[in-house]
Amino acid sequence: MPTASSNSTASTSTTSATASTSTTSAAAISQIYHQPLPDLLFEAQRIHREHHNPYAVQLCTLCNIKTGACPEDCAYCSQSVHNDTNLKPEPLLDLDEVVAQAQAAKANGSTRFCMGAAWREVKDGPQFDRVLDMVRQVAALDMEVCCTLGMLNADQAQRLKAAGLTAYNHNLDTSPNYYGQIITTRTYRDRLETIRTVSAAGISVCCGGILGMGEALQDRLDLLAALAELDPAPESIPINCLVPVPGTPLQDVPPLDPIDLVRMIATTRILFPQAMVRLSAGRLTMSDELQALCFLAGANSIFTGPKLLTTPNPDSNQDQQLLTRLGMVAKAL
Ligand code: SAM
Ligand code: DTB
Ligand code: SF4
Repeated sequence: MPTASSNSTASTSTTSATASTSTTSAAAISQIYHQPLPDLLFEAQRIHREHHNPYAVQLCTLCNIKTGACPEDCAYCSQSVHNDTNLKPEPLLDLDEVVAQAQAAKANGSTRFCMGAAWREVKDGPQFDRVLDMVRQVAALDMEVCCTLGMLNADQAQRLKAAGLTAYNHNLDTSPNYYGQIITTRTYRDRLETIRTVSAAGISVCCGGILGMGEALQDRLDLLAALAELDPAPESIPINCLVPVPGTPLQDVPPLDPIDLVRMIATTRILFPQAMVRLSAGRLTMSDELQALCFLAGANSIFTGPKLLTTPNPDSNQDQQLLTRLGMVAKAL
């Protein structure tokens, strides 16, 4: 049962524990997360309104520019060669196809276009040159451009920056402790190194994780602590709920408690007041009410369009109807 004293302790801790202070202890994060939901949501809303328009949700569109046959063994992923998922691999898309998809996304209200490739790492050569052309042409449409291409080196990051890349998505995915249960082909340290390389090139970092992979609550809080240790703090934080893909080792993991999702979003908002908090994978199985609660908790972006990278997603009409019902709008650039 919440008590008056646990209430006040919780709300005092929140104001001193934002990522910008670099002293965000695991205990402070846990205290934020565990306060009574009314206090947690109130604090998250207060911070959200201080830094963002509470009615606006940024619409982003994903494009899988290279599908499947990925050598990494991420246990959640439909695109890994280690998982028997019946996904048909596709080579890198043509430039024109990608630009056409970006134009369509813009016409549908998206202001950010995110291109994903099922690569372990970026390799120099004609394929990377084509990705650079994609970045240049999407940037020329006056959209934010994001890429997620796996690991990359400093020179590649600089070339992406010069081509006009806004942000690079590279997730920590889970806690340092649980990470080894999910991926064995690259380390947490590799991930942190890629993120440092991206920041050093002056590219904005998009970094978050996945909930509902069988991890403990402590792992989720440790993920937030690891994100809070990034310097600079990520400007964009995707919170994905596992989409269980048949044929992956995580296909039968029980779904996340929706209230846990709301708590995680609110805690993320409090810890990262300036960041875009993106309610990413998993919306297809969320009710409108749950998504509304996530927006109240501080989520201010969604991926829209009928497909994420390989799995289905609510289509844009449905999303538009939901925003209208909530008196909310798609965010302009
Ligand atoms: N290959 C690149 C990489 O892993 O860095 C980029 C593409 S990868 C698919 C981008 C992110 O999508 C992953 O880091 C993971 O967080 C998320 N993701 C992939 N499959 C997912 C699933 N089934 N459910 C939820 N999130 C998923
Ligand atoms: C992120 O964190 N979520 C997006 C984006 N970054 C690239 C991808 C979600 C993928 C969901 C599973 C799929 O469609 O394959
Ligand atoms: Fe490959 Fe990325 Fe999927 Fe991992 S998440 S298997 S790196 S495409």
